[in-house]
Amino acid sequence: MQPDGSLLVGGFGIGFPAATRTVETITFAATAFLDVDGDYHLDADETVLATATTSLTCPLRLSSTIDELTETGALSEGTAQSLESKLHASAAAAAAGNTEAAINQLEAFIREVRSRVRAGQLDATAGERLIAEAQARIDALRAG
Ligand SMILES: [Ca+2]
Repeated sequence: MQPDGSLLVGGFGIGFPAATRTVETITFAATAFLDVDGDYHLDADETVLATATTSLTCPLRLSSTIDELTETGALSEGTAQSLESKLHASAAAAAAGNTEAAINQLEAFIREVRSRVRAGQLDATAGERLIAEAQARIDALRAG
């Protein structure tokens, strides 16, 4: 029980093996109920106090695309690291609730992809794919 009378139920996370990192958004659903018989299960005669859902958007698909392009040689290790660092900065900003900063980092990501394509360091098709995925994340962040 917290000083304000709320109850904090400790955090849990979900780990993805690298090969299956394609999930983009995870939705958690929670139900608070009066557990009369103490079995941690909502029974028919028990009262629901509150329900909530929350979604987390993770840059998993983009990271996985970067890994794949690095493995096939379409991206150099250095370029991959530089792009990943922008993704991490974007994810950190999004997690902190700073959507604008998260979007700015993704826009910087897109600018870097474009300039790498122009410089001949990245194949145009791979570049388009990264840009489309980054743009989808920007759209998701804007949609809130
Ligand atoms: Ca129960």
